[in-house]
Amino acid sequence: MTEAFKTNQGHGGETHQQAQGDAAVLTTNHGVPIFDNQNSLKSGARGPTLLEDFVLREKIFHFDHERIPERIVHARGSGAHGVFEATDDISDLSRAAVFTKGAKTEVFVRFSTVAGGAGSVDTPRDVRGFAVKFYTREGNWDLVGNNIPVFFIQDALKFPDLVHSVKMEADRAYPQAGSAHDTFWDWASLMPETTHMLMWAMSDRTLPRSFRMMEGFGVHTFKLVNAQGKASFVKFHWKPRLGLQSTIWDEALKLQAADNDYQRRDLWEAIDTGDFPQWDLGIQVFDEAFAEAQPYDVLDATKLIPEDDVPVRIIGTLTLNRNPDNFFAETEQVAFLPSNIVPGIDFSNDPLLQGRLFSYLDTQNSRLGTTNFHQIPINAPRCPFGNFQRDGKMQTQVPKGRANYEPNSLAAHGEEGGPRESAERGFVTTNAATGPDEQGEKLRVRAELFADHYSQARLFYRSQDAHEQAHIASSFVFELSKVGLLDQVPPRMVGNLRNVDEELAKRVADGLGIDLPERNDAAREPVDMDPSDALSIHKNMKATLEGRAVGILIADGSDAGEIDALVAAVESAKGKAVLVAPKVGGAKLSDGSVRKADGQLAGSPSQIFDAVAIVLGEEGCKALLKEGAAVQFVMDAFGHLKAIGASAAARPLLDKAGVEPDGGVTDLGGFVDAAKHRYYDREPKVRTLA
Ligand code: HDD
Repeated sequence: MTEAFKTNQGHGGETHQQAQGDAAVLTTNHGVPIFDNQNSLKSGARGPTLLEDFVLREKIFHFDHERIPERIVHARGSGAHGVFEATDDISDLSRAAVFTKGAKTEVFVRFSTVAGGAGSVDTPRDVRGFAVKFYTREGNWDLVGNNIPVFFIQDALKFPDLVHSVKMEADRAYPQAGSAHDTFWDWASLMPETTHMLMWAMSDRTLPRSFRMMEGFGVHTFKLVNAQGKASFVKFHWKPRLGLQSTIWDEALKLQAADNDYQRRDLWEAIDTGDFPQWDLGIQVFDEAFAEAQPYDVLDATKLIPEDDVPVRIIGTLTLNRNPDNFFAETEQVAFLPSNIVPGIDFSNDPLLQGRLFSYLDTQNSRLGTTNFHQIPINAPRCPFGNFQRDGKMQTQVPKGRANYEPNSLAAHGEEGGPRESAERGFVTTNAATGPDEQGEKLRVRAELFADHYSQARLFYRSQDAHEQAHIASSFVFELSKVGLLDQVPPRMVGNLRNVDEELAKRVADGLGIDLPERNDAAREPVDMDPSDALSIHKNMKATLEGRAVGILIADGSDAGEIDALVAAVESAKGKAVLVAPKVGGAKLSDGSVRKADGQLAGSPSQIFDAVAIVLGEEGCKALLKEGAAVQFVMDAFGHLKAIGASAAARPLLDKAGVEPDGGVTDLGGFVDAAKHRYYDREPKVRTLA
């Protein structure tokens, strides 16, 4: 066999050396240079492969073990590096170095869906994880939160039941990434404490337009502790600089078909183009007297503290400014631990939080295969760290000397004695007496106010505008309509909803076509709380094109001047202009020039854009009237309540798509301002909601 024959395989005629350029020499994992990476070692050209081929064996051996167990929840995620800057002095509240005004701390953030597997889609109706690892100079602090400020359950003991019920069903292994199925609603309808979280989950909060446009919450009550050891209670909030924005259900469903990676791509591309996502970190601080005066228990993770009662104080800014270099090494191997805490912050007795303190440490051992997972670069503290823990699988540190126990007097003998505890710098657990943290008998019980399952669900529903309420009612109808156990589960769920709001319960019963069931007994009668604007998405959206994408549909005969003016206007409003044409190679414009497209019409449906403009001449419009994808492009933009701008000649396409005039349907001149909004008033024209 000639040398050329061996090296040409798989390179379409280009030699192996040409394809590689001046690359470093390929070696085995043990450093032995490799002569041939194309052919296994055989006994003769057509003979059996030899066991002796250590190059082949090592390569296949390693490949066979490339996957690690995916996270039992939050398996699908996207990560990014960034920095947190403390912008306010809260030294009276916390001694944490991360909060020293002006301090900059490196962070790694991972956003995720909860129920689906690692390869599932980005846009199911699901809670989003919002986990932040702060590499502070006093150790790692992990704030492992969600985009919803409350949780399904009050006690960690119920977490396996929650997760088993919502994940794909045990025998049939479907549905993937969705709660619209029997076991979830069977369980949830039997667990009234889930009701408040269900209101959030059925709202558009679980359909975020982008990770960049959702809030984050630490959920639990934590403590801040100052240098004098004084503790205050605190809730953490992340507020997105781009404002809140969600999609609507039909749009989210169609996004699953259009782009499985919609949110992962959105985050990556924003960072890649220097459009760094930012959030402000806010705190709600309160004391024991406040806690005791509330009609809910601040240790109950199914309850929030209305912002109207305790305003959110902004104390810092998170900026994500660097994409991971390697998805597996960083985003997959990152291990978040609610038990990662630093001096100046402390846990409360929230029983859900207490259970989490164990679970996350434990899970890393099965996921990453070793108790030394903290040595993986993405998990390792950026400050010096050391102790007398030794050995274990995948130990990468090489501690010198004999000091692997403490106390020791090795230093007196001239040997290295190792690190020691520090009364000044060490983490001190706050005295349990500072807070409503009761201690006493060993009891399997819940505190009294935990029995109020409905007051805050009602607060949430009544804080939404009419469109948002219709979305919630319709989501309940959609989800419950997927339940096969029709006789028992939907009536039970609607019986719970009667404790939230009678009108909501009626709408859901009507939508399902069932009789209104009896109201279920409430363990504790709900109380009315004052509605809070902070709980509504619509009241917290921003009229802006920043971070948003505009799809501009062009075709042969489109006017170059109109296109250029529109692109310039979108970009000067900080939006992203994306040209879509029937052929990706481009369209031949009326002036004879060819304009290359960013996307082909068939693969760039309007759901991937926040607003669309149709820039066509007569000839192009005529051709597109016969293109289903073009008609659908406009029809969906209208149905998804987006602004539609059109050139005069494009009107027939709008008519064919059933577009009716409203404030969101404009000529090209008025389009950019219109594109900063969604048109929820249009919705009754395009669909019947519950
Ligand atoms: Fe959890 C992962 C958020 C309750 C057990 N959880 C995980 C992640 C987030 C949350 C964002 C993904 C972290 C990442 O990106 O790697 N979890 C929450 C929130 C909760 C919550 C906001 C309630 C307030 N979780 C919770 C309980 C338990 C767990 C009560 C167990 C008793 N969660 C886990 C876990 C995971 C996890 C099984 C899977 C992978 C991992 O931890 O590292 O241990």
